[in-house]
Amino acid sequence: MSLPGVPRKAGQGQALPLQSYPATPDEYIAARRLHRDGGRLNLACTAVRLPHSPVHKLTMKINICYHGNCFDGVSSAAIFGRFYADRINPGWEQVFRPMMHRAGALFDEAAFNGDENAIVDFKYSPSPALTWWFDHHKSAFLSVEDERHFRADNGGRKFLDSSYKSCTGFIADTTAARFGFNPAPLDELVRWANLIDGALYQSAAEAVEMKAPELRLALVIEAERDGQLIERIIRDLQVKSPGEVAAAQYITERIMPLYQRHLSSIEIIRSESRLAGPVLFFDVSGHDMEGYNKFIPYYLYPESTYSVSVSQSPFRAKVSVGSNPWAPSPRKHDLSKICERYGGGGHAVVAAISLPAGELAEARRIAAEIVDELQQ
Ligand SMILES: [Mn+2]
Repeated sequence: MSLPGVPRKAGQGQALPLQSYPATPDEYIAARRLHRDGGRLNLACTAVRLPHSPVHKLTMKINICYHGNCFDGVSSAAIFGRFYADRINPGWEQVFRPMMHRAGALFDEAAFNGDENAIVDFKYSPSPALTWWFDHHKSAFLSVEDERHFRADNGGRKFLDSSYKSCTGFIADTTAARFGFNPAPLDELVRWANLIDGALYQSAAEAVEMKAPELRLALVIEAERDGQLIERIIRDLQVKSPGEVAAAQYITERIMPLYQRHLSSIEIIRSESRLAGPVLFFDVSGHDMEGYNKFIPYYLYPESTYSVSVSQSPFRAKVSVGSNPWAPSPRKHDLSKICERYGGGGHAVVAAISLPAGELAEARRIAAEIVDELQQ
């Protein structure tokens, strides 16, 4: 049997088999959609309508998976959600799910248990339940099979362009061109996502001193572990400018402890750093340092071209590799290519490798190799 999908606006999405659809999307009341979830057959109720009966629609749900603890990831979730409500399915419940890079499987199937499922600013999944995908990372695929799967897709809802400074900007332009979305109310969000994710700061001091309220909002997003708070930020960013969200009391009251922590992370990086030619190396695995500001190394050591660091959290050991946007001698290496060799990835200018939490020694070994390579 062919499975009915979800009602769509005329002219959008693929055609569905006639027998599984009433004449127009508005004529639905209830439909049952079968889908497999973790090997078990599940029934998910969707729309349908019986002739001449009142329409009562069950709430449909879209899961929006986004790059967690990342300003661009959160902004991408916000703009995609706004686009989706404006142009695709108004009234659908939106569920936001942060994704983190880690060793092993990135996605568990529960991430895709919505009536539709989206990933923004994060790696591709070949799951048949994935409906939408937007990414701008150079390392967008976990495997060549995944890339092949994406290239073979012709549904018109999965998009990749690594020339974009931010995934937020990519979503704005793509949905405007292809789906008639008006992203103008979110221009400020796009501007700040470009600046933050594209590292378009005037100086390391601008990034590290965080005088702009929007940068302090980014600090909260990068450090906050409370999922409900992040979700509140995402929903607010759909209707308010990032400056307005930054000024909200629930944000301002969180900034001070995080800013203090930021200041102490500057001191930790200062004391753990050693410079080897153009490469600054620091190991902060003995400190609670997930999510420090990645421009601190260049603020402290403006003469460095690269930074390589090792950090540790409960769920991963991490090697971070970055480059100084204001370096006196220019970057010569593609950092995403280097990290891909070790199972990591990212952008040409900043990339990382995540290992299982117990593999700190291996993280240190890899970091030492990369420090050597970047000196050449
Ligand atoms: Mn991004």
